[in-house]
Amino acid sequence: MFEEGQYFAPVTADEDGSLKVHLGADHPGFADPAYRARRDALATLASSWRPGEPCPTADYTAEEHEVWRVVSEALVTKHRAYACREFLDGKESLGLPIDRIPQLAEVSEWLAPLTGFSYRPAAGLVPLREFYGALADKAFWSTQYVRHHSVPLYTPEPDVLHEVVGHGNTLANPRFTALYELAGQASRRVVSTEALEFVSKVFWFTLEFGVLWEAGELKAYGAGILSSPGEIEAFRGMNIRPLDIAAMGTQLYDITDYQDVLYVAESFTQLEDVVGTFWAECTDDSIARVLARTPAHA
Ligand code: TIH
Ligand code: FE2
Repeated sequence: MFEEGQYFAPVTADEDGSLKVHLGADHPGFADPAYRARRDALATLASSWRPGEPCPTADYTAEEHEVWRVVSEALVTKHRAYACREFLDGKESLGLPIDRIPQLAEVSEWLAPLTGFSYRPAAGLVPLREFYGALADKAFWSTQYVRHHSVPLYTPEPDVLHEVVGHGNTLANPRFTALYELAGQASRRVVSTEALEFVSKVFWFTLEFGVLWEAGELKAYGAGILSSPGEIEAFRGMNIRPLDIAAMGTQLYDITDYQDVLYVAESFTQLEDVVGTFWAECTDDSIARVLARTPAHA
């Protein structure tokens, strides 16, 4: 069991200001010097960004564009089959390229007239308060690197494919961004770490890994399912439970593998009613009351 919101490799700074990304020995890119050099270069690039600036341009290699193409192409039919209507509407209005990785700055420009959301480049792990707080300002902290070419179908590490194909297509739909903003506002309202973690777990089981019923079929709306050609084929066979704030906010999960417990909304409207209202109204006290009567779920 490895639970820390999302998997991020530690990043340190050298004396000259350049960043080093410390991939674990089990990372698929660990023994690939060219990949490690790219990760260091892209982390250093992200760290050069200052608030108010557009995201810096990443000079993606032909191999990186190819990983994007393989995953995006695989997802065309899988999204049609398994993504919810609101995601498909967002995808159609955003019109991401299939054959090349778009720059975060470009995607931000495309999102501006749709929902006003924009990306900020993350060099590594962004603290929970900063990551969620930014959502209240319609800003989304995003990685810029690409998953290793040996693992196109699934990676536990959020990469630009996850951030742009998974989240970007939802950030193009105002019904989704209303929920992202409410999560951001909730994160700014709560004071205790326990309450913030509860808010972030509800986010994990909804905007990252949520599923819903649509005309009798189980569809995905969570970005983590929708950016993984592997997991999108597996989610319907998982342990599907009814939407339940107390359960989602206390559920233990393993971030390194497909999510085996998922929470299903009866409809997008029920998601807005239950989860949107929770984020709109939650406080330290209301969350503490839920925690007091709910044991952690294994
Ligand atoms: N597992 C996702 C993918 O392969 O696209 C990436 C992540 C989703 C959530 C956390 S990491
Ligand atoms: Fe994500």
